Amino acid sequence: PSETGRVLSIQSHTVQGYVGNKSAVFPLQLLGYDVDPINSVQFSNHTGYPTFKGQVLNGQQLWELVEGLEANELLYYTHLLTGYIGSVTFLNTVLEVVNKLRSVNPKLKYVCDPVMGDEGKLYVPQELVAVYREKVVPVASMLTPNQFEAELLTNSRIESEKDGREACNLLHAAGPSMVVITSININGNLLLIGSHQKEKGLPAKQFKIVIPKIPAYFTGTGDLTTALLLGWSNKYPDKLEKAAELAVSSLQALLQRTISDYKSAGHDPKSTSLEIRLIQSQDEIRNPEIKFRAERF
Ligand code: ATP
Ligand code: PLP
Ligand code: PXL
Repeated sequence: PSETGRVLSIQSHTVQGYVGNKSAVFPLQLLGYDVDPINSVQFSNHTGYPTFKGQVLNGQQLWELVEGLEANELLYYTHLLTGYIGSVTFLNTVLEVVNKLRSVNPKLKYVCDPVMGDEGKLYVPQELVAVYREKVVPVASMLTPNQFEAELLTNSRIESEKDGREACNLLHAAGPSMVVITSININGNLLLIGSHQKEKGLPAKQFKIVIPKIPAYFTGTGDLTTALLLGWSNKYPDKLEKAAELAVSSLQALLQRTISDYKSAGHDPKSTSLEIRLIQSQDEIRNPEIKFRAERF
């Protein structure tokens, strides 16, 4: 095993543009990780464009790939990372993968972005919600829901910092020792809330990072956020707030570059969903200047 880690990343692949594995693999590699991507779908482009074409991997095909790795004793991973998953059968197979990987490495960390929707809208089948809540959350090590996903998983409304902190506590009680709610919309700002419960029964250390909302819509930022949180939290295992400061600072530098590139090309950044400038931002990913600070509660 390498010093930093070996990550199995089960996410979407898009030919063009940066979502899913396309936005997670490169940054993790830049941070020194060996990353083995399994592409849960291969689409021409992300689904926010007027049309897309491509193929979807099913649960059985996912399992075949895992069997191939197992047959060659290639199943040692330090981390499993998952993002958008489109069906119950695929999610159930992911749960079998978690068990299998933990039978090889009992210390495997499962970093799960429970992608279900945003701003009150589900973009996965309704049946996935119960599977995430009942089966996935209990086995996750780190969970990175957005506001809507945290609400779905805890059956609660999140309208304040306090609600966000309570949702984190409910999620800790259900499983993961690290929870990061990646964005809560509170009066024009985005709030990230992080929570680390080092031992069951102990109070969690909680913090927030206030992020001014940029008037534009980006795709792939959630996937990048979770990848960066995995990458940095593993380097600073007892300092989730530092990991989050680094992740947010990288991401915001990348978003500023994205906006200014679109503007200098003569486009209005408010008119379409923007493709992030991932490759151009490699220095800010490898070596972010911390400009966003965590505040302890
Ligand atoms: P997921 O659905 O993957 O769980 P998410 O919905 O929270 O996550 P995003 O809304 O893309 O994902 O936000 C992730 C991060 O991206 C935020 O924490 C924030 O740092 C950054 N971000 C996204 N959009 C903006 C924006 N308009 N202005 C400023 N920051 C943004
Ligand atoms: N919209 C659709 C249709 C999706 O499938 C996804 C998948 O994750 C998203 C939006 C979310 O993007 P993000 O992870 O940047 O929030
Ligand atoms: O960023 C999430 C995501 C993942 N996978 C596919 C997508 C999107 C967002 O649009 O289209 C295929």
